[in-house]
Amino acid sequence: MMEWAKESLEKLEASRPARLDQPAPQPDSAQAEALLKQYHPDYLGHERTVEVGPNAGKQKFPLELAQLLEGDSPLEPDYLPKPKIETDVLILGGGGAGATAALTLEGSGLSVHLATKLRLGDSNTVMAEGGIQSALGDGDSPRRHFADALVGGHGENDPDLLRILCEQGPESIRWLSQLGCLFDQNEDGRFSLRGGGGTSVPRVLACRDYTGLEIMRVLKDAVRLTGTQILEEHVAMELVDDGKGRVTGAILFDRNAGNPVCVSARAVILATGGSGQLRLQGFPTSNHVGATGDGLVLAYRQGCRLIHLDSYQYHPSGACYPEALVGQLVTEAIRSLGAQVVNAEGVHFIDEMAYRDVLAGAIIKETAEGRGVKTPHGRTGIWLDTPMIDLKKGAGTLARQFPGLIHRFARYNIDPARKPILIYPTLHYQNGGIRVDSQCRTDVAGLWACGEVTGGLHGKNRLMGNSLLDITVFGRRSAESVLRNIPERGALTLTHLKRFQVEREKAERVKKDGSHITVSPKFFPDASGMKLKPVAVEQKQETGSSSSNFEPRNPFNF
Ligand code: MEZ
Repeated sequence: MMEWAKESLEKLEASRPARLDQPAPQPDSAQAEALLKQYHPDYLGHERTVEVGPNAGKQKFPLELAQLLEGDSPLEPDYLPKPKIETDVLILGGGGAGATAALTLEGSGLSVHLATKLRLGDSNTVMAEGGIQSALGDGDSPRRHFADALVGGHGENDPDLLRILCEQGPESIRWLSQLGCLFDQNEDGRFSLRGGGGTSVPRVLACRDYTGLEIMRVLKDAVRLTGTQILEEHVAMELVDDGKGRVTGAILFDRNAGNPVCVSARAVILATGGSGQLRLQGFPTSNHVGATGDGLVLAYRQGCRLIHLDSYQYHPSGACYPEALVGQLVTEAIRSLGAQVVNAEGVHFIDEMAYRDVLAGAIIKETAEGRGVKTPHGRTGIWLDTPMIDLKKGAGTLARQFPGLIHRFARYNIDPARKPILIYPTLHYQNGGIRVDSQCRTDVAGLWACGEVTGGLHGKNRLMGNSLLDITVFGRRSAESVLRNIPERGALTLTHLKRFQVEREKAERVKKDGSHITVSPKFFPDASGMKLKPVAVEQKQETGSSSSNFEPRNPFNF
């Protein structure tokens, strides 16, 4: 197996005994700064300002996102919305934040609809592996959690949001546990806590390496038992407003029926998640297929300011081989337990628990300077020395603590307990998003937002485990704020589209070159082949299974 990397594997194995007890090489602050500026994708100039909307001429956005923000709605501005559904609260997004908001609204007497373009639970929440942070350990406190996250976020976190996140951590874990989440425990019955990059004490609770999946399992089951009406395969195409600047509902597209559905709502909570599937600069992603930044575009057209969207998180350990797993997350928890990052020459070149952005920069540098390992598919990665975990912690530890990893690689005849795996940074998280206040209110009345679609909380670099806490704390908080402030029902118009169009007609560059105008949101990644309109399922004849040990056998081909 991995014959093509034999020479480098031999170097890695030869250097392992010496590396076992050597301290990890730490970058000093000047080296860290240089790694970021020269190699991290956020710093390479693939960004521009936009000419339309509330951020026009100010902050920069990645090129792919800027194009969508200036884009055209799939709806004509003179489209006349007629309500098919009337509800009190419309939640857009069926991941952890949306489900948490729905659960919090249960019993309030308000009617609630939750729309998701895929199925309930299909979201980045289920992709989160390594854990959720909460200050529960000995010597820990919300204050310490706050300090760690602020340093990690380059000091740019919104202090109010961050304080709320950290203070609400322990109570959120209690809430999730009472719902039925089975966090790992020590033999003494206390929660088992792991360290993460940038945590000064162990603070990450986990369910092995499927923490997000476990949390979503519980949330999903709980929501299905509430009075929430769940609209699956309903894509949010546009937010509607009363013509005076207040959001009053949304126009969805029912993918099965193939027609638009207008929803009149007194309050809308946006919980549409991230945008890794925009695959900035061609990066692979660890994100769910639905993560195309739809909520950013819809909120922006309504006049919501966006913050910190020049900052994305490239998770240092995305799988780089085999090709079918490229971009998938290899949890940071593996590094926190002792798997080292090693280059093609067998050199442990940086502390694997450096901040994610610095480590991603360091890995990109190694490969750019020729010290990476080339795969047969033309990619270059560096080694994550996974067998070290069993050497350091005892045989069987890797398989026990990371069953998801073992299972995924076993399909390709790779056993990470015996052989290292190749990694390369993967587009993982949208650090910025819609600006919200401490009550999850956006700049526009009637519209709340929570979870990955929002910005400010994590500053410019989120620490591991703070996103699962974010969706829990702010999913609940957005619903509580709606309960306190719910407006009356309003008229349904697309006034904002007319305003946006007028603005765009005035924009200099757009006037000169309208060719870049695209229809947005994007809804589905290009590679998925998924479309808004239902497409006839092609009756393709299977053409036999691959005999190579790289592609797994087609399980339907008996
Ligand atoms: O919060 C995350 O991004 C996370 C827990 C990722 C991971 O490495 O497992």
